[in-house]
Amino acid sequence: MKVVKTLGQFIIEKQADFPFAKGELSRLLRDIGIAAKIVNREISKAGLIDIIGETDSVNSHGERQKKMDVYANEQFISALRSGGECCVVASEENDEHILIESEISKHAKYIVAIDPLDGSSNIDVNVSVGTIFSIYRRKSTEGAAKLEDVLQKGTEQVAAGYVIYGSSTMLVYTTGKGVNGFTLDPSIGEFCLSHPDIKMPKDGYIYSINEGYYAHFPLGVKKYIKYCQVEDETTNRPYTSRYTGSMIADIHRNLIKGGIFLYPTTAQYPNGKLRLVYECNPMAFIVEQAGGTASTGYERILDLDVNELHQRSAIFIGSENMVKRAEDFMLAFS
Ligand code: AHM
Ligand code: MG
Repeated sequence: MKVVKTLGQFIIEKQADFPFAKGELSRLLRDIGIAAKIVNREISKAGLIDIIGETDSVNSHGERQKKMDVYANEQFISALRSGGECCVVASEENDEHILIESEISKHAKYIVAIDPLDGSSNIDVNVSVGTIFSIYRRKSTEGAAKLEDVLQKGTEQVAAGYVIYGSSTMLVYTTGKGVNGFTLDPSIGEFCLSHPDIKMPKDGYIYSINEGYYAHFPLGVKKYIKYCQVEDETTNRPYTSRYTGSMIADIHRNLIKGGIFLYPTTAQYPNGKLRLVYECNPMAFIVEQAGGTASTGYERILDLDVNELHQRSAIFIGSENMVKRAEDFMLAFS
């Protein structure tokens, strides 16, 4: 009989990787896992909202039903607040970072950055959405934590992960020692280890980009897209194009199968659309830990200075050789 390993068991086992740790990070990851299950439960009912009670109405618990991204934001913040292991939460949904000032939390050593529901416009049409999280160690040693504690480079991440609410729900995370994926078994309500030690193929045949913006891409990106489309047997081209509009779904697929996801600068987003703190850095950490690469087209995402909470960046992320080739085009045509 196959032995099932739950996320909780796995986290406890892996604590041995950090001999001086006191279990705070493990508890923090556990808190995130619990919030993910609650959000998953609500997302799976998204299409029923019109049937079981309209969005602007009060539900059977006397609560006003909320847009799913607001709901997810509240769930994650409240799980982190009551867990006591995190002193600051920065969320893509909030303009400012949130200090958690309860007696147990204010001395906590971790900072969490979170995109509670990425790709949320996809919910209405039943396409996968996700949660992205990133964990940093607090740097300041006195008083309340500060904005600077959140504005750390991606290389300072202690852990990062995502939850994909898809045909099944998965939680994938890294603490800097490889990447592991857990699938939610709804019958027991537990995330179970299903994808141990994920390794991203060095090459792939999938490219993911919103080609609707083609006219506004930098020349290097235009040339790279054309390269992807040219027939060449030795490199398996033309590549396949896949783009859902949900970054986690696109990157998750490419992580497993091999591929590249690009969100370059465009006329509408001259610095790129995706947020460095909430989206690019955590996904870059995970992809690098799986053997892939994440770049702005010119430099490593994880090395970028972080000056603002909602700073944006262009991103080229995926299989190492594909990202390198795209960077070659950027250099050649800039
Ligand atoms: P969001 O944080 O507002 O959901 O936006 C992020 C999403 C990504 O998941 C996705 O890759 C991208 O926006 C899609 O943008 P576009 O519609 O411009 O292609
Ligand atoms: Mg987002």
